Amino acid sequence: MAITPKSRLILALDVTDRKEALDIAAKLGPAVDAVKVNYPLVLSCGLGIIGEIKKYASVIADFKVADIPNTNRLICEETFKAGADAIICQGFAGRDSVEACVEVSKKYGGDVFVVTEMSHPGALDFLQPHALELVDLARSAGATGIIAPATRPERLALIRQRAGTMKILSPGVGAQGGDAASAIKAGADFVIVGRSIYNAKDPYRAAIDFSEQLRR
Ligand code: NUP
Repeated sequence: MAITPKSRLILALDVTDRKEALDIAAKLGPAVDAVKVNYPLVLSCGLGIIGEIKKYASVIADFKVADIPNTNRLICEETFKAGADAIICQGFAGRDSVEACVEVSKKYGGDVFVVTEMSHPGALDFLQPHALELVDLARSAGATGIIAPATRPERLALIRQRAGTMKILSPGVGAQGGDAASAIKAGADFVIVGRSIYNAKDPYRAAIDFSEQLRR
């Protein structure tokens, strides 16, 4: 199922307590376009948490899959079988590895997003010099879209130019210093926000504030 832009907000649910995760998902699910789960939550609660969150929102599994094609295929099978709508993989493992993810996603009607330049400072060490090649690789492997940094709107704009019609999900808003509206202006289709929402005194209010910023 394709994730459609309404609020343009994706919640990164990186809490590790099952009850807290489900409480937040139940309250915020209807206010966001998807909930992104990552290793902290899944390692703590098990893969079944995907199916539970899915009651409230589309689920993106941020497993940054980066293995040989056969292992990627097995990881994607388990993830989509658990109910994920999309999975995130790394591009640096190479075209065949990304293609393996895309092949499995198609079987389930799911989406694959490929990481290009990450949002943290360390992305400058290896990823940034290859970001545009990773965009090309994502497109030619048949991915739905890419991940590109809200922390560097000027880089995000360059990546947007290269990405054509591919969807861009942009993390790094809030706690990492990026700005939601600037990321959308630079070409992101969705922004990913974690700590600035789930650590807020009132996470629901924080999510609504972000979607209002995005609407403007
Ligand atoms: O480049 C990336 N940056 C990033 O922060 C790629 C990611 N997938 N993420 C993820 O987005 C990160 O692992 C976390 O789950 C979320 C951002 O969370 P926060 O910084 O808003 O708390």
